[in-house]
Amino acid sequence: MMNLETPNYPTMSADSLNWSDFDPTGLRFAIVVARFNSTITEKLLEGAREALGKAHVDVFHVPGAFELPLAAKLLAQTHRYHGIVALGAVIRGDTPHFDYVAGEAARGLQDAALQTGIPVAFGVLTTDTIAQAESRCGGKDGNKGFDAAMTALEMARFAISVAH
Ligand code: INI
Repeated sequence: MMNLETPNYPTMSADSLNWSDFDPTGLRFAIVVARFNSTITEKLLEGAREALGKAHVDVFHVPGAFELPLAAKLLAQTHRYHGIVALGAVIRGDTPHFDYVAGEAARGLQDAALQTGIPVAFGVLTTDTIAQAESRCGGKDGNKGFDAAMTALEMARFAISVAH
């Protein structure tokens, strides 16, 4: 489990962060996970759960990354959650499908956050190869599910601080 005193959040220097901004205590999150490329997305889920630590977490599965935005928006509209973490893996094939799925997932998740005011973290890998995805779900490039959950935590604390 993550230890808040020695966090592993690689997108920024740990020195520049105030770790109370990442305190999961008393917060509620929904994680939405795409089943497409599930060997990858289930590892993203493990990372996200680790980051959310003692927070209350409900997990929901949807068919693919394209379905993440509607699920995130419906969950955000319940106002049961301080933040939503969306997890998926879109891997480039030989057709333009990749661009539609990845683009709509990104746009739709941002829309869900902006339309509801509930933070939605983008934990969707968009890679050229399976190997690149594997190295980002607990391999040498970290776990982007963990990073997305940390972002959701930080933004949830931000939203709470602005509201009070
Ligand atoms: N869904 C993904 O999550 N990742 C992919 O790589 C992918 N590819 O490559 O097709 C994918 N497609 C399914 C898509 O998300 C929808 O579930 C489908 O189009 C039905 O709406």
